[in-house]
Parts: sequence; C-alpha cells; structure tokens
Amino acid sequence: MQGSANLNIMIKAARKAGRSLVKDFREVENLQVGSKGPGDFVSKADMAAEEILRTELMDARPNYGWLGEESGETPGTDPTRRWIVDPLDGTTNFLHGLPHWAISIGLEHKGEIVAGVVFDAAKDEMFMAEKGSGAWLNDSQRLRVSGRTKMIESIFATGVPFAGSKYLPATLQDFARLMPVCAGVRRWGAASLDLAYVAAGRYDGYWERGLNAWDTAAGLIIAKEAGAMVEPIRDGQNVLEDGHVLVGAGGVFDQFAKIIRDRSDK
Ligand code: LIP
Repeated sequence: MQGSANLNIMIKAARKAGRSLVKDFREVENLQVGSKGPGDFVSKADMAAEEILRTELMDARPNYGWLGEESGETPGTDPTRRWIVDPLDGTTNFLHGLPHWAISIGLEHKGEIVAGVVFDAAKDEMFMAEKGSGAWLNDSQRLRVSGRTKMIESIFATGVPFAGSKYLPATLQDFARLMPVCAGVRRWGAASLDLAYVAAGRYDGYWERGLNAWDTAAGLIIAKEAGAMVEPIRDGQNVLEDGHVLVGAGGVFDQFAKIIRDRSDK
C-alpha cells in the first residue's frame, strides 16, 4: 500500500511508541509478583507512549488538534483536523502481562475519520486504512471482512462491562440471545484490535457500548475500508461520539444487528 504523507507519519509514530511499550511490557511480566504490582509502572508506560506519539504527530503537523486518552483535548489552529489517539488500548491486558494490546491513531477531518492505524506491537501487526484506499495489514496484505452468511458458523467479539459499569445488564441480555445461535463470542479486551479483526475476517462481527473515541477512531475506518457494516446500536446515536458500536461482515450483519437491537431497553 502506498500511503499518504499523513499515514506514513502515523505509522512511524506508532512504531516508535511500540518500541517503548514492548520494552516496558517485558518489565511488567517481572512486576506481576511484586506486592506493589505493576499499576503505577503501567500508568507511566501509558503516559510515556502518549508523549512519544504526541511529539511525533504534533511536530509533523503542529496545527492539528489533539485528543489523547491520557492528555485530553487540545484544539489546533486548523479547526478541521484532529489526531485521536489511544497510546495503549488494552491497558488491563498489558497490566496483567497478556500480549493483546495496541496503539491506536485516528486522523479526523471535518468530523470524519479519514485515516487510521492500529499497531499490535507485541505481535508486530500494523493494521491501517485511509478513506477510499482500502484496509491493509503490514503494508502488503489487503484486508476484507469474512464471507460467512450463517450465524451458527460465525464468531463475534465484545467488551463485557466490569467493576459496576451500567451496561452490564444489557450486555448479559445480548449474550443470552446471541450465544445459542452463533459459533462463539470472544472478549479479548482491546476495542481497536476487535475492530481490526473484523476487518481481517477473523471475527464476523463486534459490538460494545460506552467506548471512547480514542478506542474506536482508527479501528472504525479500518473496518469500513475492509467492507464492514458500521452502525450505532440505536438509531440517532453517533458511533464515534456516543461509543455504542455495531460492526460486522455483510453476510451476517442484519441477523447480528437484529439480535443486539431486539431489546426493550436502550
Ligand atoms: C478497553 C477497550 C475494551 C473495553 C475495555 C477497555 P482501555 O480500553 O479497548 O474494548 O472492553 O473495558 O475500555 O481502557 O484498555 O484503553
């Protein structure tokens, strides 16, 4: 894939932050047994990665706006463009030494995500997409959603709310309706990679409520450019801003969406 200058800036920044996180990830495995645990160390790793990304991206495009999970929102002198960044999506996985986390960088232009990079540094998989140019893995592999048409042969991913989240009842109801008619559900703890895996045909669909823009900005365009259907869970919601996402391959999307939407509450 011959990407634009902006995409190449995003890839370079993701790789630089990835080198830092891979080094820290090796240390986390040693910290699991300590009484203090790795919590503070991971917070520092997360913030260090965001600092690397912010420096790389803002040095290259100083007039763009910024929205980062750790540093919040900074408007740019160019009001139409904004970086939307999660330096470590799958933080809990990282904290527990689970090698399933990613750097997520989205580029927004006039309210629309036009480019995205999701970098799984632990597995060296760089998912990327630009509007109208398709979705790719590691520059050379074109991504397309799965061709499955039977729910009973399809697997789905989600994020199950924890620690008192208000969306747990709704999600448990989803499981009660979906599990009997599909081949299984995965909860791997990183929304950006869940979206990238739909794009890669590894999952046939993904849904989750209450996500942040930095979790999904990059993954949404990668999924769209790979041919996925991308909709809010409820009509009238904004997928990026409201964070209730429903994504899937066309062959099963309507059946999948009906199951998730077919509920009395919202
Ligand atoms: C995570 C998301 C995941 C969700 C987790 C968490 P974080 O983001 O990627 O999909 O289920 O609850 O929000 O917090 O690891 O960056």
